[in-house]
Amino acid sequence: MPKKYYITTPLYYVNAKPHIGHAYTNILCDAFARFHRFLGNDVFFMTGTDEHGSKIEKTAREQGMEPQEYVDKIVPHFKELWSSLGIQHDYFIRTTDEQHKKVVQNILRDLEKRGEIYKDTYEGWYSIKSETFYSESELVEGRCPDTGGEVQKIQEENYFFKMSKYQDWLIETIQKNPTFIQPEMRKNEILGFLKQPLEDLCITRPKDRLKWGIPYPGSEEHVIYVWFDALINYVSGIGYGVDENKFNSLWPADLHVVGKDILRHHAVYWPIMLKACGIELPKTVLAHGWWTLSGGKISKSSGNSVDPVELIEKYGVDAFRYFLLNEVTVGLDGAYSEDLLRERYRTDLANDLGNLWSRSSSMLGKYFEGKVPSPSESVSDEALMKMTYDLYDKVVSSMEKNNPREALASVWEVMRKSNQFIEEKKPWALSKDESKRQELADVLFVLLDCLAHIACLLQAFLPNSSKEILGRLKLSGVEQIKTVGDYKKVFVEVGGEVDKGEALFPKLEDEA
Ligand code: ME8
Repeated sequence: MPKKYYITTPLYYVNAKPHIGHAYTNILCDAFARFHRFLGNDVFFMTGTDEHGSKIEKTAREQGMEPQEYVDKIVPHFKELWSSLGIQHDYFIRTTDEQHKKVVQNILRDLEKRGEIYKDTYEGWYSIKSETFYSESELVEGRCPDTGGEVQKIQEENYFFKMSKYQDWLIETIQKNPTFIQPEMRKNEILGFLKQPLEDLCITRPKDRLKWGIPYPGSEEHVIYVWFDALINYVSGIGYGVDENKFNSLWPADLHVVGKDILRHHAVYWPIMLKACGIELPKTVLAHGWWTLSGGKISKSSGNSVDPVELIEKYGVDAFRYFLLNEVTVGLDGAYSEDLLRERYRTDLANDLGNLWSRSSSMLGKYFEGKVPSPSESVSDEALMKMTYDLYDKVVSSMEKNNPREALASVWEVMRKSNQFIEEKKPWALSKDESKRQELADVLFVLLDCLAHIACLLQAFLPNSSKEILGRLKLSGVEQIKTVGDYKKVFVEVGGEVDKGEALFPKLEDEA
C-alpha cells in the first residue's frame, strides 16, 4: 500500500499579487510533493487563497470594487504564477468556496455545543496589517509587533474561543512530539511564547466594522475572524464533515509548511482548535525563514517586492527553483540578490550540470557516433559509480528531514566528481590509442550512467532540465523510483542513441 502524504501551503491573502516569498513557500512544497510522488507515495498537495477580512475588504473598496468581484479578479494571478513555476498542486482552495464556508460554520456550531465558546466584551489593540489583536504589553513602541504597522484601540462585543485552558496540554504535546514543530529553534520559540499565560481567542468581528467574512452561525451581527476561518481550510479542503472517506484517508496532514511570521497561528491556535473539536493534530508544522532585501523582509506592503515572473523570464523556472531551494537551509532567512542568482546560474547550473552534459554527450558523438558503448564488467567497481549509487539513500534521508538544500548538495558533489573524472581520465587522450578503446567506452558509459541517475533524482527540484536530460538519454519509466534497488536498476541502454541537444543552461542573454 502506498503511503499517503498530505502537504499544505498557507493560503495567501489576495490583497496584492504574489511575490518571491510566496513563490518560495510553494516551490518548497512542490519539491516535497514531487519527491514523495517520486517515492511512490499517494500525495495530496493543497494550496489556495485567503480571501476574507478587513485587509481584503479595504483593498477592494480602494479599487472601487465589491470584495467578491475583487477576489475573483486577483485569484487567477495566483493560479497563473503557480502554473508557470511548475507547481503541481492537487487542489486549490479558496476561503470563499461554499464547501469551506459550510465546514467553518459547522465547526463553530460544534465548538459552541462543546462549550468551547463564550460571548464577552473585548478591548485590545488591533493591527489591520496582520489581522491580529495584541495586548498592551505585546506592542513594540506602540506599534504592531509583527508588521510594525499602526494599531487601533478597539472595544466591542465578540465571541471568544476558550484557548487558555489548553495551554498545559499544548506545552506537553509539543514536548512529547519533538518533530511537531520544525526546525528546533522555532519549536523553542513557541515553547518560550507559551511561558506567558495564553489568552482566549476573539473569533468574531462585529458586522458594523467588517462585513466581508463568513457569517457567525450564532449571531446576525458578527462575522468570523479571518484567521479562524482560514486555518480551517486544512480540513475543509479534504472534506471534513462532508466527505468522511476522503478526510479519513488524508488526515492528519503530514506537513504544513508556513513562513515563520505565521508559526504562532499554526503551532498554537490551530492545534488547540483541532483538540477542541476532537480532531487529531497534523504531524509536522515546518516554519521557513524570510527572504530579505537590504536587511528587511520582502513584502507587498514595504514596496520591496521581487517579482518571480520577471525572474523566470530571464533565468528560467529551474534556475529560479534551484536558487530558492539551494540558497538557504529551510528555517533560516536568506538575503535575496539577483547577482547571487546569476552566480548560481553560471557556476552550479551552466558549469557543473550544463557542462557535464555537453562534454559527455559531445564526446559520445565524437568517439561513438552518439551511441552508448558497451562497458566492461568491471565498470561497476568505478568509485564514481559507487558514489552515484549511494546518492539515492542520501537524497531520501535529506528529504525525510525536510532539507532540500542538503539533498542538492549531495547531488552536486557527485556532479563535481563527474567533471573531475573527465579531467582525470582524459578521454581525448584515450581516444588516440586504439588499445584503450574499452577504457574510453567505460569512461563514457560511467558519465552517462551518472547523468541518468542524477537526472532521476533531480526531477523534484529541476523538473524541466531533468526531463530534458532523461529524454535525450531515451530513459522512460523513471518518474517513480520507489526503492534503492529500483534506482540501481536504472541504466542507459547500450547501443541506444543519445541526443546532444542545445545547451541546458545557455549563456545569459546580457552576457552572450
Ligand atoms: O499570512 N519570505 O498570508 P500572506 C519568505 N493569509 N516567505 C514569505 C515572505 C518572505 N519575505 N513573504 C511572504 C497569510 N512569505 C495568511 C495565511 S494560512 C491559513 C493563512 C510567505 O499572504 C510565507 O509562507 O501574508 C508566509 O508565511 C506567507 O507567505 C504569508 O502570506
